[in-house]
Amino acid sequence: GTTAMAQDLPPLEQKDRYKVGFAQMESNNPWRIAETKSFHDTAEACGWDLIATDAAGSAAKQVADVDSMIAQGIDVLFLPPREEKPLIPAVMKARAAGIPTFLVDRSVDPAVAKPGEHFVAFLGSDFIDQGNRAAQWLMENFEGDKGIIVQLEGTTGSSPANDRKKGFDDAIAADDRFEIVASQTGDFARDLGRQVMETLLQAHPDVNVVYAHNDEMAIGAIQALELAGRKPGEDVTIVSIDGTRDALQAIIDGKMGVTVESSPFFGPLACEVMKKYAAGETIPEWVKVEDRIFTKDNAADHIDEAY
Ligand code: GZL
Repeated sequence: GTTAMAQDLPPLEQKDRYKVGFAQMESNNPWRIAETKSFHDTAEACGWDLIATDAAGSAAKQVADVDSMIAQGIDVLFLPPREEKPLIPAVMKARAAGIPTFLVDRSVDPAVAKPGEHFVAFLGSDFIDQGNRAAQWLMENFEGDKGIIVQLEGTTGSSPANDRKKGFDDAIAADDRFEIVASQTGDFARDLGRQVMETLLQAHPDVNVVYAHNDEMAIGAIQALELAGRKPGEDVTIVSIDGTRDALQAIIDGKMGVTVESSPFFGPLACEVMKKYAAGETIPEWVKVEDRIFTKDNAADHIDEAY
């Protein structure tokens, strides 16, 4: 935003120790656990007295957790908003309390809460681009003449689910070999992804492509397909996003075609951006994380760094 807009943001003085809030949404998958660990691992080196909470999958509890951090007098808030709309009150309350807030990994509805005005910035990946890259890989590597696609969506109302769907659907529409016959949420969870895949497999036995918004659901879908006697990687093409260890192993095993990276390691970036902000630097409204893409050509080279 313009300098004038930046004036709206609460200041952050430079000091040795900061009381930092990290209000995590849940810890139900390797990605979440890796992100939380990344903040804890960064705290000492960055001078953070870290107050970390876990909302166990409830947006309402995540808002309540932020309330309690504000009451405890935090200097800075790092917030991964579980869903775009229900977390708006948390952003507005932190703003009203004069606490600089950085959204990490997910964002809120931009029509209501704006970077450079209600919060400092969004630190995270380009989810539309991730969906687009998943579609591009599929169009370049699918060998059949008809792709019957089932889409497993992430958490309803979350920015990654909204944007990964938009990026993929808009790109795949250009290739008339493909048809999305079903698109349903698996809430980014492995077991629900498996259950939803079982149901969709009944309704669409001719499915030969699965696009999962994250690796946990992709792994669940692979389990469902194998239970039904299908051969993921041979008679079904799996495309996914994140880059977890299990996904890289599935790629090495020939069961998954691609996973577009969505890094969970936000701790160091959060530290760097917070210090720049405290030093009076203007922070871009979107501090974009660049993501790689993992296929059979490079999965084995990266599995040791995976989570
Ligand atoms: C992406 C993050 C998503 C991951 C999922 O930044 O919000 O949430 O892709 C996780 O694995 O559940």
